[in-house]
Amino acid sequence: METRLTYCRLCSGRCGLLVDVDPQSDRVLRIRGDHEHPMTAGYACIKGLEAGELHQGPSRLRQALERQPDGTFRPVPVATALDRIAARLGGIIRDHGADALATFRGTQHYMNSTAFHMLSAFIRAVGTRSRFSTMTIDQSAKWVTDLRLGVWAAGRNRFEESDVWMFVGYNPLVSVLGNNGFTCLNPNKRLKAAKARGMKIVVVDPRRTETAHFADVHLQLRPGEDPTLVAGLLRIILAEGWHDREFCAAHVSGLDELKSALQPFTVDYVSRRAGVDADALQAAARLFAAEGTRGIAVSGTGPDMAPRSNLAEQLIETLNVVCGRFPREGDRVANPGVMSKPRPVRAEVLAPTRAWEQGRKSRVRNLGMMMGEKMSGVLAEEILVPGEGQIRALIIDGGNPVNALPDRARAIEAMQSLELLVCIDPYLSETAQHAHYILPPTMMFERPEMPLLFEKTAFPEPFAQYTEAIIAPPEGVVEDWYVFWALAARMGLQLEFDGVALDMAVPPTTEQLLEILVREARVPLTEIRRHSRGKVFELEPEFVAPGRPERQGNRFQLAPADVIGELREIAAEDPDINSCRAGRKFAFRLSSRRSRTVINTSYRQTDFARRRMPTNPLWMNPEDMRRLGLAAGDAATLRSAHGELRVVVEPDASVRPGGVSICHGWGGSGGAVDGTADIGVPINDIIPAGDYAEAINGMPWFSAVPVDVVAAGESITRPVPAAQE
Ligand SMILES: Nc1nc2c(c(=O)[nH]1)N[C@H]1C(S)=C(S)[C@@H](COP(=O)(O)OP(=O)(O)OC[C@H]3O[C@@H](n4cnc5c(=O)[nH]c(N)nc54)[C@H](O)[C@@H]3O)O[C@H]1N2
Ligand SMILES: Nc1nc2c(c(=O)[nH]1)N[C@H]1C(S)=C(S)[C@@H](COP(=O)(O)OP(=O)(O)OC[C@H]3O[C@@H](n4cnc5c(=O)[nH]c(N)nc54)[C@H](O)[C@@H]3O)O[C@H]1N2
Ligand code: SF4
Ligand SMILES: [Mo]
Repeated sequence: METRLTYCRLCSGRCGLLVDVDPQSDRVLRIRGDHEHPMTAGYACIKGLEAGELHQGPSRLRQALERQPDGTFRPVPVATALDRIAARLGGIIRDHGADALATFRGTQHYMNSTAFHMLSAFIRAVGTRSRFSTMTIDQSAKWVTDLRLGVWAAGRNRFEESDVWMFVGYNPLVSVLGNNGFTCLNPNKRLKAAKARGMKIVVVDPRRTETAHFADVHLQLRPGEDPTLVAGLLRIILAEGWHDREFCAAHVSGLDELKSALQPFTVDYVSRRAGVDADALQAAARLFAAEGTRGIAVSGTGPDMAPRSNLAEQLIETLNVVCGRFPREGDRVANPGVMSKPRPVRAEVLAPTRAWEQGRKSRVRNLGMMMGEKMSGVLAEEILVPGEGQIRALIIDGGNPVNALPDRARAIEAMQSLELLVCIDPYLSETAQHAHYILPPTMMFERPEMPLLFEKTAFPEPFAQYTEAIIAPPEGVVEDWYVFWALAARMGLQLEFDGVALDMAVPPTTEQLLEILVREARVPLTEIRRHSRGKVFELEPEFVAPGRPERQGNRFQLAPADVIGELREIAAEDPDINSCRAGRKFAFRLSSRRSRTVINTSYRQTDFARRRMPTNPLWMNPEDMRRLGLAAGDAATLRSAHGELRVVVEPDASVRPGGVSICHGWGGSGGAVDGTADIGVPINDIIPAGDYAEAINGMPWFSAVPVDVVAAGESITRPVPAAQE
């Protein structure tokens, strides 16, 4: 037995792991959290600890598969699959133009630095604008906000140096979602340490979440009421004069207009509409803006998935702007970056560009592009609607859009209608089941990696790590990046990987690609590689530089016409509008939540997941269940304005009365829509796209969905998970 050091890349937790391996067979025997890891100090969740099964379990694909005319799959050598894919792509691009080829970056793609940059290189070489990712079915409200409000170039206050923090619809103790401001490396430990040094915490969430247990004030709002609630907080802060006047005078425009548009959002109106206590609302505003001096409001998916998500996110970030919660000129930069190219950090506003208003618009719903991407909320339509610019081929890396997009039936129809669907996926996902080719990739323990993505915000100190591949991959799998390189080579395209022209005759190694990515790093790769647990490096201290003269005129835009317009609409509308759909009022509002056992659509087929969470139940407040005559494990019908599903209900006192919550991503690819079966409930069967989405980015309304729950008069005997798994 040999113990090998690495870190987990299933989510942004980047947990340091000790992996016991049998050196003869390279089989993973046991995994533990690494207590000596400088960033994560022993933390690891069940998925990381069971990653041996992910790599070595029976559901993993170990050979490339090609769909046969009768719909079955047959193994095919990788080189043959690549030859045939390249030939078909060449034909499609020749006949219909580059935009006919689309790419989709799924969540697991983002954990893979070399794949990420190689796909970018491939996209540039092909010249397609049909670039999609999960961001636009996730938190693209944050992109809209950057592009409409503006961005402070020096970043925001750091968790480690703050005295107050507000989590809005964000449950990092389960999701371990980093990159949003909170440092998600051993999140429990960091939250405890912050509380111990006196940090005050506000949580805005319809559930009494694991994170809410740390809260000094928990605003347990009705799902979907973040715009109203945050407008209320802003109104209090501005009326009391708790904002940072100096910062606003120098860097902000539209403060007075915003202030007047906020007038209807009185404490009384907000507390009634959002269903929160009036005193708690005032206490939250005071804690954040009057008593707190440093620290920010950060959101997760909660507000970004409900109706008016772009407004909600704009207002949340406006809290940080009016309170000036940003590093200033002369402040020490906490992490100047060890691995990425050095860049000065400046105290200046990057002006909003409203980029989605210029350039190409989608053929349906007239949505613009953002950050170089098209909107995934209309991916199915872009495939299905004939005409100029129709998508005919799609390459997906590390994603499973069939179970992630709204209107699942339409998503399946779209995948089935493609001339060519290629999935880079280690499992036969609900999307891969419709593919023409499935290329199984190496999995995390089988490839070297560095935590490059967002390193400066993800790590509170100058930390770097390089992990070797710690086990050998099965013979028939390929590196994700190799697929893009090999297709380009066959299509006669020259790739520029992060600005470096690649040899298109001989493939590079993954090590060489990582070397390219860190070629301008502050610390040489050879030095980083000497510390297999990773290391916090002593760097020359760096300070925030003054803003450039040409940026002096830039201002955060607090009151663009569309923001003010939406605030007026909210103030004028039925305060219960989020319970209504298609002319009817519903009894409950459904929202999404995450489970420690699975990631989105992934891993629920594994033994460890099935033992802990055999299906995705509908969690309800026990009081609501009693009223409806429902007991734990009963079957019920979950009905929205767009369809119904059979679910299993489970009590969960952390759910707000009048709310229900469920995990997304479940359900098989066939027609089965039965939550009492092992495959779980495909919740996006009853969540529409189209008109029920945001105007700017087509973001679906996955949360605050109006639903009814009707007892089915039947109890399910099979085991269902406890509420707090
Ligand atoms: N274990 C695990 N980890 C994951 C994932 C997973 O599936 N499993 N998924 C990964 C992905 S892709 C992402 S994007 C991140 C997401 O990371 P998070 O956003 O932290 O995800 P959740 O844990 O679902 O937390 C969202 C919270 O929003 C609340 N909420 C729901 N509706 C509303 C609302 O209308 N208003 C407010 N204020 N709150 C609301 C929910 O109750 C929930 O507590 O997690 C990542 N990490
Ligand atoms: N109703 C509702 N719908 C939602 C959400 C919600 O909260 N509610 N959340 C949305 C969000 S935030 C997101 S991000 C999307 C998620 O959308 P997706 O990214 O499409 O879903 P995932 O399940 O994360 O997809 C991961 C895929 O990668 C594969 N995979 C696993 N390991 C590897 C690997 O090592 N390499 C490669 N190449 N592939 C691997 C898995 O088998 C799986 O098919 O769903 C969205 N949909
Ligand atoms: S929290 Fe779990 S899934 Fe995320 S990196 Fe750590 S062990 Fe992996
Ligand atoms: Mo996500």
